[in-house]
Amino acid sequence: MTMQERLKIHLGSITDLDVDAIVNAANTTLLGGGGVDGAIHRAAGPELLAECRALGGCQTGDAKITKGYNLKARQVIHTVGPVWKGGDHSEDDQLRSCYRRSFELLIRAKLHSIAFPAISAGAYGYPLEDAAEIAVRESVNALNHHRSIKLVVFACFDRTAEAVYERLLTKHF
Ligand code: AR6
Repeated sequence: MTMQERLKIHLGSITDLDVDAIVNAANTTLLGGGGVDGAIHRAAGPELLAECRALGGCQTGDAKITKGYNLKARQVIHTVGPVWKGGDHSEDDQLRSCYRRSFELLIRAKLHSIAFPAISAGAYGYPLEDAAEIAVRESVNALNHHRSIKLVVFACFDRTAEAVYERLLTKHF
């Protein structure tokens, strides 16, 4: 499979995707919130929150995995992106770590397909273009190193995000 076949863009909600794991842009409590986090908890149902309660939170840049419950996706990887504070507070390292830890958990669970939202690019204020650049770079890197990963989907909630990811993917290939 070529890199182009293994990297896709989806315009719409990440909750609609039939992949092994969708990634949630959560907060350190892992107890839900707004944005994509709220949408994932609503679609998965209350059992997701019950499992999350037992995880004891998650640090910024780290990730934890749960079942997907009522979602089409089999699993949810909850990661906590950095809050944007101007760019000189290691936000880029923390965001890179979110992608790396998510891929680690995917591989450890022997899963093959994953979908990401634009982590930190909503309520947490990370500039979308920079956040998407990190997302694409880390995904290409993971795909290059792990043949077991068959598909990475970038879930874009609106056409603005879709255009940003499309331009980056075109630039990379
Ligand atoms: N599917 C795909 N992408 C979505 C969806 C969806 N259903 N809904 C929103 N987005 P955000 P963050 C996009 O704010 O910046 C929560 O309250 C959205 O347009 O969800 O990491 C958590 O509990 C944006 O591009 O996450 C945390 O407290 C991207 O997803 C905090 O927000 C991320 O926006 C995390 O903030």
